[in-house]
Amino acid sequence: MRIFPENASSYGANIDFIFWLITGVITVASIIVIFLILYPLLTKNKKRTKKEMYVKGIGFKDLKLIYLGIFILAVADFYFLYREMPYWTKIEESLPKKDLHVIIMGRQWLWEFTYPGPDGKLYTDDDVKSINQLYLPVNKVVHMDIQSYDVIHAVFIPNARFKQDALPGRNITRWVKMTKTGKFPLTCAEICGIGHANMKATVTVLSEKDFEKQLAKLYKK
Ligand SMILES: [Cu+2]
Repeated sequence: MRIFPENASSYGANIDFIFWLITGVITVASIIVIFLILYPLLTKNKKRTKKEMYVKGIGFKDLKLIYLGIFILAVADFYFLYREMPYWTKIEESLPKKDLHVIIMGRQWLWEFTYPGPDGKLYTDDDVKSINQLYLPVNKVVHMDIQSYDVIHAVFIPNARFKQDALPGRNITRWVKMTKTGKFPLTCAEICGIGHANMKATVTVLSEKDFEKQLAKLYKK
């Protein structure tokens, strides 16, 4: 059974690992908690003495179970932090050397993608654009300058496990490396007005050769 869409980025498996780690621990914890609530309710209901019916939380004897709960919670939290930190650093806080640099601009209600022109540099006069269609080369590190023209949007590429808010007045540079060719959806993940649901684009991941051809086509337009 596939719960998530196919992973098509270099770090998608890391994100999925963190998801399943947290989900697994939480599932076990939930089962224990539900058991602890239901077991006495279902079995000892009639026989309980008044003293047994509630915990006042006075004195160490009463409190030790609460402290134990807090301790286990803290250990679980720090364990999650410890396991996710290397991925967080790699995916969110560092920028590997780029092969391509693009701008992703959200606006009500479309996505505008800008690529460097024939000079190979972004933010120059020969830059080219495509609307609702992002072309990316496979197995290349792509830096994405994520921007917004008007309100807050969010770039969401489920197959890459990538999500990043686009904030007006700010430029946020993130990176992705797609590992599979094909077409993948890109949507807006932040309610941004009446046309939000229509803010859909396609990420077309191409081989290096096809990508060059596609860029050449954009240059001719
Ligand atoms: Cu939007």
